[in-house]
Amino acid sequence: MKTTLPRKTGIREIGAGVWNLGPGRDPFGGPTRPDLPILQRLPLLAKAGITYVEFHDVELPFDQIPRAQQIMRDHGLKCGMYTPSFFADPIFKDGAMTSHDPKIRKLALENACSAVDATILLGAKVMVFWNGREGFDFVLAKNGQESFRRMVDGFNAVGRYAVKKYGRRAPRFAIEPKPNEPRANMYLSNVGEVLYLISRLDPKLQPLFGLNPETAHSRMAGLDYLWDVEMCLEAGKLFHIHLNAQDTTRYDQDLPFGYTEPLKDLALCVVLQDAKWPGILAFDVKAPRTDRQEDITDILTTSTANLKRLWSKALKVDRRQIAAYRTRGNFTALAGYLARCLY
Ligand code: GCO
Ligand code: MN
Repeated sequence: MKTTLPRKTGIREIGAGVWNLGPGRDPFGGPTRPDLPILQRLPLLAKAGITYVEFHDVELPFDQIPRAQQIMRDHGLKCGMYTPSFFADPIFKDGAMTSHDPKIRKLALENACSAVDATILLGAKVMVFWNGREGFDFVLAKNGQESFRRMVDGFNAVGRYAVKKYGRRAPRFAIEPKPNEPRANMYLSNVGEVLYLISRLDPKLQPLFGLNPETAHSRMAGLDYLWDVEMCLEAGKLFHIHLNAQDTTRYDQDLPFGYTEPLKDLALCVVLQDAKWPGILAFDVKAPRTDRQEDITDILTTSTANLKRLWSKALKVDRRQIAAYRTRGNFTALAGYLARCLY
């Protein structure tokens, strides 16, 4: 059964990445489950209530798109977003757009342009750029100012390609910040940095570029994800969103949405409802390696149940009460009110 969110503006169904259902590999050990072929993951996603699937180019290469579309049709799935991997292939070990090697930068651009074609073919409205390996582990390993200009040039080139080839049908590009992992320090590490980068793009292309903030990525940096999302909304740049949870500032955990900070997640739902945000709420979670194959979608069904519950509770939050607490400066009482709504 498809999960839908009551009274949501725009798209009410949920999204998730095919990579969410991996074989349980981590940096310390190999897989604990069979590595299900990507196309076989599609029925599982559908069964878990997901409607909008997301793919990297390495997961769904061009020649497999027709087969994937067939399966997606059979299971009522649509493509929510597509994204070029600038991190998996060893060739991108030191970045793609910011690589020192002009041949690698050229390859990155070619991959990004084919990803635009794939996004269009799959009927997705958004293509994501995750910063992946754009960054550095050692100071002075790259010239930061030059790297920044390379990203500006790279994004401009992709934007120009999309507009020239598809005109008004061009996808929108959502850049996803992350502070670290896999690099010690990543470029485009937070929402503010991405907004600044967008402000430096060709003004004609700027409307095509926005963000895909991920709650856990803000948390890893010790930042408040609600404020990060509000900043995107204020700028008119919330193009996509990745929801999950994270236990404080440490390695990227991709825990089920709603698990670690339900009160903040409730507030996030309130903000998205009030903004009438029409986009896809998508999970970027990771089936933990301790889960058996037959339980692999528990991470999705748990995230979905939490989201549905918090969304419904958020609909009932009395906005006039919040306004009154704000006006009176009763912020602790406001926190108490939110907790009453939650528990
Ligand atoms: C991560 C990222 C990725 C991206 C994905 C889409 O691993 O930290 O969240 O999962 O979202 O690569 O580009
Ligand atoms: Mn993500």
